[in-house]
Amino acid sequence: MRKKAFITGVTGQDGALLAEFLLGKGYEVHGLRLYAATDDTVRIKDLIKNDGFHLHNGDMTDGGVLWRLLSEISPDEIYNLAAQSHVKVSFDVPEATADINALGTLRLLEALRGLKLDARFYQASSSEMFGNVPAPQNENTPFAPCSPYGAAKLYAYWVVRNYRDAYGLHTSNGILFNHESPVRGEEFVTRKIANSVAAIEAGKQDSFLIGNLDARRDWGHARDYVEGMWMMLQQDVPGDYVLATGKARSVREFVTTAFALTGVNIVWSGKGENEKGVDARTGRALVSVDPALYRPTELHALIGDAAHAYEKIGWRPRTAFRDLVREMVNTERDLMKAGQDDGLLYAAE
Ligand code: NDP
Ligand code: GDR
Repeated sequence: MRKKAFITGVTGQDGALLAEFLLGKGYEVHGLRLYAATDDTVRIKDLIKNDGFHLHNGDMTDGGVLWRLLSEISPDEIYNLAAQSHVKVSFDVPEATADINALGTLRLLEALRGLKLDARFYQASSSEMFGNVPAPQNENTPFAPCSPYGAAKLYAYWVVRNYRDAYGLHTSNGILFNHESPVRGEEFVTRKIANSVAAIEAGKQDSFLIGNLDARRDWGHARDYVEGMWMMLQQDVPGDYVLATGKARSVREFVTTAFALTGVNIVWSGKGENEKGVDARTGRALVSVDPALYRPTELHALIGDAAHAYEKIGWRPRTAFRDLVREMVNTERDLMKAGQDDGLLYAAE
């Protein structure tokens, strides 16, 4: 029997990569898509042609739709990836963030419980739930989120655990640290840097603005992390798992590495708001700090300890930091060459 998976947030980075991964494993994949007046299916445009892939309109704020879709599809596995996923934006739209990320998860769990489905459930929990506690962080680290996004994700984390304990449902939390790819959203710092570096190399942009250069993140490749999501649901017993590389780099290091891949040696001068990344050869300032990009509260250093996932489910991150940056920068360079520098990925072929 072909297994059926239901993925919320299928048009996002992880949703697209997970759908591709599951189709490769022979699953029938049903994706929930938030209706958009403009085309939002760029990441999944090749998957849509696959007979095993089905797209459904829906919204995490509309419980009736979630209930109906689960009832019609009756999936074996549910991956709840839909979210207002931008941390800085969550300060602008905190209530919507809570409605989608926290209550949306509750609505899906209620449909699962009410319909008495025998489906396994994955929740996209986040390292943002930890806040500024000392690194490294693992499943036993206390949570202290410092954004509306992190707080909403923490609510979802706890109801997922509660539905496991109270109703015996097979619900698992993946507490994932930052993971990136060429199809990362353009508003996240890694994709923004990769895109800007390629645009500067192509002569289409002179420089770019950045926020907090000191923030340290544990960046892995999304392709490795979606496999980890699936691995969690293959366990007979549900649980909570951190996925991370265990190594963190600063935003500054990401910028320096990305430029180096295009042959530009960046030297940093100045401090705080006056810091600049300068091309050592030409003396041109290519990166400047814009305090408008700072967050009301910042999370300084996230470094994950994924030992539990290593031991219990045998997951390993496979992509080195430099290879991740190279893949992202080279994809942007290819898009520039193809004249498709509007960020529409997968449209480059
Ligand atoms: P994206 O922002 O790329 O994808 C989120 C998806 O959710 C998009 O398809 C978006 O649709 C959809 N969505 C937003 N609002 C709604 C809604 N009301 N109803 C239905 N769908 C909605 O995020 P990622 O793929 O990077 O992340 C996947 C999940 O994992 C998210 O929950 C994120 O919070 C979490 N996470 C991500 C990490 C990372 O480093 N990438 C780390 C830890 C957790 P649209 O684009 O049309 O708005
Ligand atoms: P994050 O990712 O907040 O960790 O959330 P993001 O790439 O937005 O920020 C990472 C760090 O970079 C700093 N930064 C900037 N960030 C953005 N977006 N734009 C800038 O110009 C910029 N300059 C510096 C930020 O301050 C921050 O410290 C991601 C999301 O995928 C969440 O959904 C997920 O839960 C967490 O990762 C783990």
